[in-house]
Amino acid sequence: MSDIEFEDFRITNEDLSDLKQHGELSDGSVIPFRQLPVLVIEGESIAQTGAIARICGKLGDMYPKDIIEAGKVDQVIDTVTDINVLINPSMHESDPSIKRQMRDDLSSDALPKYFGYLEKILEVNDSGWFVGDEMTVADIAVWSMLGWIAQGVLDDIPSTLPKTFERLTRLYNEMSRMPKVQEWKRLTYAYDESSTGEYNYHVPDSI
Ligand SMILES: N[C@@H](CCC(=O)N[C@@H](CS)C(=O)NCC(=O)O)C(=O)O
Repeated sequence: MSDIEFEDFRITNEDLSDLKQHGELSDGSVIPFRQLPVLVIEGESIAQTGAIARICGKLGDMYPKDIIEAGKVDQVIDTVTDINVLINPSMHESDPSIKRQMRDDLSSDALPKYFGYLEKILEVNDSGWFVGDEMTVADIAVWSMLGWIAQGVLDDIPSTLPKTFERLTRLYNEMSRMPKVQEWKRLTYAYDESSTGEYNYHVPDSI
């Protein structure tokens, strides 16, 4: 979004088993918690999506300098992490009926509850963005999470769920129209055309 150059390095299945065993890639990059994503910057490896988002936000001027405004961004990023953590166990559940029950509970309770809280923040801030008058990494975090759900890849979680939240829908659609977002989707999803599973690969242009 801020024209900062980076390499979007995707690992192979072989790399994955390597990093699980040794905590590093074949080029020596350290993977601290043996999970991805990891940002390698100035020779240092930084894990955890929230930590990476903050660094990128600071570099790209999409993270406020004011500590309270920064806290408002953090609370949204961390809530998106909480939502991922809530969904994650159902992605690893192999019993279909237990998985369906977990997904029904998420769809009827936890997800609408969190979406409602996020919607309320947008209503109170009333600029169309989560914090202040400009797009921040908080908006990007929510955009990505909403697109994941709206692409319908999570069995038994209705892809239409985000659409019932007017301000979240407006934010998603506005961001999706941005040329930089479209360009990123074109470049990134080309890697993942053959991928299967319940991951975030083909987020829709609008919800
Ligand atoms: N808390 C981490 C979670 C990262 C995570 O779950 N990564 C997945 C891929 S999306 C992973 O590496 N899974 C393999 C594993 O945990 O063994 C974050 O927010 O970045």
